[in-house]
Amino acid sequence: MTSPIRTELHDDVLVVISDNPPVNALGQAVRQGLKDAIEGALGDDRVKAVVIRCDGRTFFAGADITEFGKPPQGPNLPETLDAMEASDKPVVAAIHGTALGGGCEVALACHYRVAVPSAKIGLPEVKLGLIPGAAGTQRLPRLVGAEAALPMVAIGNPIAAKKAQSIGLIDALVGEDSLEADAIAFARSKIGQDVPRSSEGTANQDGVKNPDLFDEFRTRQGRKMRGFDAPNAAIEAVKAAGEMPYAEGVKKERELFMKLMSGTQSAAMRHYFFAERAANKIDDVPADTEILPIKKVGIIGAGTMGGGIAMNFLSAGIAVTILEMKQDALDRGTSVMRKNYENTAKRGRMTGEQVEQAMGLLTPTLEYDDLADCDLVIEAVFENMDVKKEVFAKLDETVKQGAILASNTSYLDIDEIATATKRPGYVIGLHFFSPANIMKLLEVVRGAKTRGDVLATAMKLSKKIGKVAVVSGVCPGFIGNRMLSKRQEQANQLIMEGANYWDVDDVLLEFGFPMGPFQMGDLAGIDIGWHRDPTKVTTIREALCAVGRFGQKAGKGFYDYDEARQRTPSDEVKQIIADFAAREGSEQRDISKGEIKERLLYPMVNEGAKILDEGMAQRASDIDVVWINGYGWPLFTGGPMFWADTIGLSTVVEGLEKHGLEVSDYLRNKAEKGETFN
Ligand code: T1G
Repeated sequence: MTSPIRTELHDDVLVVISDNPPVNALGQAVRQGLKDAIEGALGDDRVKAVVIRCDGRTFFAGADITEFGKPPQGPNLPETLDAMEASDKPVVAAIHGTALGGGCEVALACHYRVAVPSAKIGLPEVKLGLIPGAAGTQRLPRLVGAEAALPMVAIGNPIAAKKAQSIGLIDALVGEDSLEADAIAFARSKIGQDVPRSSEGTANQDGVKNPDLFDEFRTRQGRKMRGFDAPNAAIEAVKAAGEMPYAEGVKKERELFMKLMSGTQSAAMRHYFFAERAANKIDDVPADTEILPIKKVGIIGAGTMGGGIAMNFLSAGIAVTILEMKQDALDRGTSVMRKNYENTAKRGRMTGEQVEQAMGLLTPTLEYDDLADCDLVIEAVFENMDVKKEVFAKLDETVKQGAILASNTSYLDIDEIATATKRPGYVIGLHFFSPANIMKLLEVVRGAKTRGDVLATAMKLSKKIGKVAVVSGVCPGFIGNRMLSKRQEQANQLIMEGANYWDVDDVLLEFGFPMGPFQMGDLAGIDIGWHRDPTKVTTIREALCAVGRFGQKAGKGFYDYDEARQRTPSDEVKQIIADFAAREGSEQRDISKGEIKERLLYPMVNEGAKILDEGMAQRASDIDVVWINGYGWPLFTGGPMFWADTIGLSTVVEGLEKHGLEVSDYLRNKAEKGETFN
């Protein structure tokens, strides 16, 4: 098999080129080719300097993640890079696309780095539950200082070439279309000079000058890092660069890396990396299916959801016509959208010009006829089947043939909605999650008659508007809400049986969720949909509303809240629940956190198994993608189905049976065969 690495001699400069689509991952053949080419260059007297570059869309985008978890194959990248760096011949990294992970480490081991302005560079290993494993944590702080290196290694976001140049990571920006020629010229200009090596010395002493640097960083990033192992390891590794010689620092890095690599968190996060990409593929829709052009989108309803949905398209540069029934509702909706954008601009995440650009693409209207030339119309009206069918019938008459008609419904039957039109092939569900302009998850609900090109267009469009799309079949609650209802059922049941409601919340918090159901209830408002009659108490929520416990906004709900909105469990609420349970004839007992955890999470896994069995999700990893992006399931466990695989499906079955809960045939069969979901 030909090597993905070739070399071209330009007089006295040897260019080493990788051609390993799609992202020049540093797989075994690439590492072997690199090693051979560099050894050849260093031993060839004709060669006075070396340039390393990549064909295709990007410089090396990191180690080949598909090799992880398999027996390691030589050659070892760090050794190759050390040998290259030790050379006196200047080696220049010529960067375009995204130099990530091992790719960034190759660049760091080069003596110089040049990049096109559009390039990005970074060490995203923590997003895979790892840290750099080829000396990145030791070279980067020595090159740019601990302060600049810390976020790059511990948070893992890449930085633009210009920013990289400003911190000394990139030596020069070169022509967008003349990378190789400019890199050769740059390399030639360094021939005969002493070469700089980023492994020399110890990281400039930011860490020591500001001994609190690392603790301050931990405190600042605490919430984001909660539950994850890799960021702390990354901080330790960067700290080591300022405290010990390079060789010892590399050993420390290797030790931290190997510990993470063998842990469940990295396996979970690598699973998620591929799961998110797999979700975009529809098994029975060919990858080359025609994508319908979407130049103009119509949104019906300018409320919270409609406005949020519209913002996704406006921010992606797609024109939106938004329709309301009344002028005041329309004005209110468009002013909320503008305010949201202005708040984003205040946080420095948008310029004023970008706000005007986005709002400039918005056309408010009261007339259905203004939607006639839309390529896609999404309704976000009241969740009532009759209302939806009326809207779709009207759209079917008004909007041009070939346009897609989508519902944002969170659980209604898309097939039934489609019967209100003469174009069921163009009817689809696009279930956005509130706040729609923030939440990444989009459930694409496929009707029985939804066409392949309509589905393919929805998946492509979801990427364009920055969403993570998962295809769901038509069933109540689709994938996410259907599983959520099982957890909610158990949460309510548990407190009726005597579990402390704060234990229910804490079990989910400790597992890694951002908050539990009762805290969430207080945040959203206990009185949503309350009939306002304090004498009519048929649920625990109504019992709380009856005594004015409306949630955080009232200073009290399930919890009591201080001025800083810190929550405290309430004895009054505990008693209200106990009284209500007694009235309902529900026996109360102490319930352990262990039982709470099993009863909250195992029924969700069981429902996920049923969703798979019914074909409502294409694959188990899709369910993981839904829960991580739509409901805050902790990424470091890989999602409900991967987590169930990790603890063992037989453990889940035993737990469900112990608590007298349903075990689906699909789950039981898999458990009995010792199989996993993923
Ligand atoms: N290994 C294997 N496959 C990869 C890959 C990788 N590193 N990166 C991408 N792919 C596949 C991906 O699965 C998809 O496959 C296709 O390439 C296009 O990717 C030693 C230990 C580079 C920004 O974490 O962030 O280096 O679906 O759909 O949106 O210390 O891919 O087409 O079959 O994402 O344009 C560190 C991960 C690894 C970078 C491009 N590197 N990749 O985004 O395309 S650990 C990373 C990305 C490491 C060292 C450590 C993105 C991208 P398919 P895509 P994209």
